[in-house]
Amino acid sequence: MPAELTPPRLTDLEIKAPSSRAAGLPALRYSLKHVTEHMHVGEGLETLAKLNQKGGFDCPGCAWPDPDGARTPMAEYCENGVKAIAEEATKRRIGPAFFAEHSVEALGDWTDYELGKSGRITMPMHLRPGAQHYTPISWEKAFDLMSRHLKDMEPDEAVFYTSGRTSNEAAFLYQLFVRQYGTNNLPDCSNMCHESTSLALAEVLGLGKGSVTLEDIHEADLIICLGQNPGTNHPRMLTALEKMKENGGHMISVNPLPEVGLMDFVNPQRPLKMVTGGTELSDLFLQVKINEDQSLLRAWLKILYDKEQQAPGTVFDRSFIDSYTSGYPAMAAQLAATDLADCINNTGLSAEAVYESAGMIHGASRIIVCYAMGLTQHENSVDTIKELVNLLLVKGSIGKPGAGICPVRGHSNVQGDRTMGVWDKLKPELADALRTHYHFDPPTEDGYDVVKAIHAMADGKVKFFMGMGGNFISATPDTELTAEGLRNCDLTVHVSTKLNRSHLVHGTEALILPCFGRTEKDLQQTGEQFVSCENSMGVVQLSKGVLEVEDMDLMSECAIVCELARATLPDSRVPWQSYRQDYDLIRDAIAACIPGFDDYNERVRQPGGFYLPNGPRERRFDTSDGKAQFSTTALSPHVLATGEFLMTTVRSHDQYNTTIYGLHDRYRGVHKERRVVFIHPDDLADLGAHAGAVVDLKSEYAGQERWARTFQLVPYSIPRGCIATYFPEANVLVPSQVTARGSNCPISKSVRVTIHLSMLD
Ligand SMILES: Nc1nc2c(c(=O)[nH]1)N[C@H]1C(S)=C(S)[C@@H](COP(=O)(O)OP(=O)(O)OC[C@H]3O[C@@H](n4cnc5c(=O)[nH]c(N)nc54)[C@H](O)[C@@H]3O)O[C@H]1N2
Ligand SMILES: Nc1nc2c(c(=O)[nH]1)N[C@H]1C(S)=C(S)[C@@H](COP(=O)(O)OP(=O)(O)OC[C@H]3O[C@@H](n4cnc5c(=O)[nH]c(N)nc54)[C@H](O)[C@@H]3O)O[C@H]1N2
Ligand SMILES: [Mo]
Repeated sequence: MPAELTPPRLTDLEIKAPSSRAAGLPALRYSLKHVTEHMHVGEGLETLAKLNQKGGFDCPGCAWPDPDGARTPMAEYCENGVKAIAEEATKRRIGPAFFAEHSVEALGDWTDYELGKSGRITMPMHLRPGAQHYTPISWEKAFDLMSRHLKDMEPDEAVFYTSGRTSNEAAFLYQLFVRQYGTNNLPDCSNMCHESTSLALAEVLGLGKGSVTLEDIHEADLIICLGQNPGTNHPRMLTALEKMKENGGHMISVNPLPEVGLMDFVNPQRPLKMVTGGTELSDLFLQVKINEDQSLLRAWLKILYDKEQQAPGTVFDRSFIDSYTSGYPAMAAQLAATDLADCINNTGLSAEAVYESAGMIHGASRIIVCYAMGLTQHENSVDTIKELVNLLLVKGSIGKPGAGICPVRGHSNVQGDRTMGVWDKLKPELADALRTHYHFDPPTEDGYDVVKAIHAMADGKVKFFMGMGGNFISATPDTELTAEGLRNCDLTVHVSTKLNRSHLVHGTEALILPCFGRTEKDLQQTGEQFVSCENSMGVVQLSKGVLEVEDMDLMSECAIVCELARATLPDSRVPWQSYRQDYDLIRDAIAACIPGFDDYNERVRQPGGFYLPNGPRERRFDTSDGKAQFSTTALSPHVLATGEFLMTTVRSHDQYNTTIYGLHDRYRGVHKERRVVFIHPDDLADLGAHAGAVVDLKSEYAGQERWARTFQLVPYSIPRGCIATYFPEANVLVPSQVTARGSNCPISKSVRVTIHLSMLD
């Protein structure tokens, strides 16, 4: 296996001007291209028509909600949702012949793009100890192998990872199995994603989720969008923002990069708009320095506070503050002592821009803050999110129409998986419910989250690793250390749809268990089944696949968990077999164990599904004192040594996390190459380098050097001292010893690095 886990190979980088507009006709053209490349056209279009339709399947792309009850003539889709479907529903197959031809070592030289494009895995595959090739194995033997390993170790020596596509039903069964087996080692992709949100919001608002609905977005006076690239990662959000604009709302976007989707949008589902032009989304773009959002928020609060002092009651919502919050005096004292110039200076923005945006916030009464990874993956992320809440609280902008907090989730069911109890911590209420309902004592000690799992594996404390979806080696920080950890395991198992690098960086023995995707029909003994998912706004909806799969020997994720549990826990009193045959029974169990799911089976069948209870939406704050809590946090501006840059890692327009759809980042004008560094033109000049120059990147944390080699420089609009690279190519540079305080989220959005001109240049 090569030392570099993503092989550094340069292609013909083309740098073009970034697009001036998101979506529109090119988006339509690109989506159709992906469908025709992977699927038969007729079937492709029919599949799309069922996407995000009531009674159809939930898009395996992002977690943005669908319009309530609306049945659009064409399904609510977007270019990247279409790519996600085409990628999953591809007609390409890899079976025994493929694995006989390509050894694991040879596949290690393929790029992520090449691996993903190879096709769907058709049957369970086994890598025997010392073998070079995966060979077929029956499902029965695979479960037998896993159960033999699991029975032969302490439960805490096993780790069970979950990615965020797993349905509520499969997630509930999975955590039930893992806890009955005896561990809370349930790391999930959330640990690398919105963990900072879950922690901060639970603490200060009493619920670790957002408070707004889709209608709230439409009705907002002002949307502040920080650290999010909706044009690429949540394209259907642009339609909601367009509505907000048409209703007279405004938007401020805060981002080190001028993302196309934040600026201008042409709705591909409104043919007239495609001809007449688009909607300008951002009224103000603030090109903040990486991870200086907290300073910007503090500056806004300080400006508003000073105004409020001059004319009490004219800026802050005093009655909201008095009735619903605690901690205001301490926060006000902190603001009184705040040095505004320092805060503004940290952000890298002009004072005019900061004052202008503060003025917009002052003038608005219904404010929504939307944010994603640009805020959650830093050392101080929990503090930054609490600062966001401070801003909403002083304006009374929570728990009323058109206002609130909107963490935009990633994977389509990442929020649901957590609601189902997939977490390295077991809530006492769920422990009680499991005890009452299933008559066993679940483990109470916290398990490993992602970063703790990496360290435990590297320390040789883990013998078994299972991934329910996802691509652990590529998604995690500290790639080399994670690889060491996976290789330390006796058995690594992946429930997957497509080949990925985690199948190639394996334990002594390895299994790939291929499963159905969202788009596919799931037939069990009692007939066709459906599953359900929770979107970013707490709506639970059913998802039913439409494509027949006849040429592959797949199992559903639910069935896999049931069979694994039956093999591993022969004395279990959980009706695993009945659960496998009839998912209604799983939903009845969920209704009995998880709050908010009463009459689950009935309500999930209603068009549009149902909303889960949401305290903050109704100004009920389930915190330690029953109030929404103001916070006082310390600013932590980055001080870089000479020659150091702060690097953020982002997604291109042509990928889904570690699945690479293509090599073009159309909106940013970068084509045919992903190993690039976006850098300010003056920084490029200071390095004595030219556009396209080949460089190596180095980070140093915990006394360890990490190198990412062979990247090309792309001059771009980004603040000085800041650079951006793509995830997952730059993950080797992200440390696992320094993480977000409290949430332990990797700091993928602020890694200190130095740039070294390569010998190759
Ligand atoms: N097509 C597609 N859709 C996806 C995904 C995908 O890979 N492809 N991934 C899914 C998942 S799991 C997730 S979590 C979401 C991710 O959705 P996003 O969070 O939008 O994804 P990222 O590309 O990580 O980028 C975040 C944005 O934050 C900005 N940013 C970086 N650092 C900072 C900072 O310090 N401050 C501020 N204010 N901004 C910053 C970046 O320039 C970028 O615009 O999307 C989901 N949807
Ligand atoms: N540097 C850096 N690192 C990051 C991030 C970042 O912004 N920067 N973002 C982080 C974030 S937000 C996230 S969420 C994680 C993502 O981490 P993961 O969720 O682990 O990664 P994915 O790339 O989404 O997983 C893709 C794999 O899932 C499998 N798969 C696809 N569909 C299905 C399905 O329906 N069922 C099953 N069982 N398997 C399926 C396929 O085999 C595919 O190869 O990465 C994190 N890592
Ligand atoms: Mo995510």
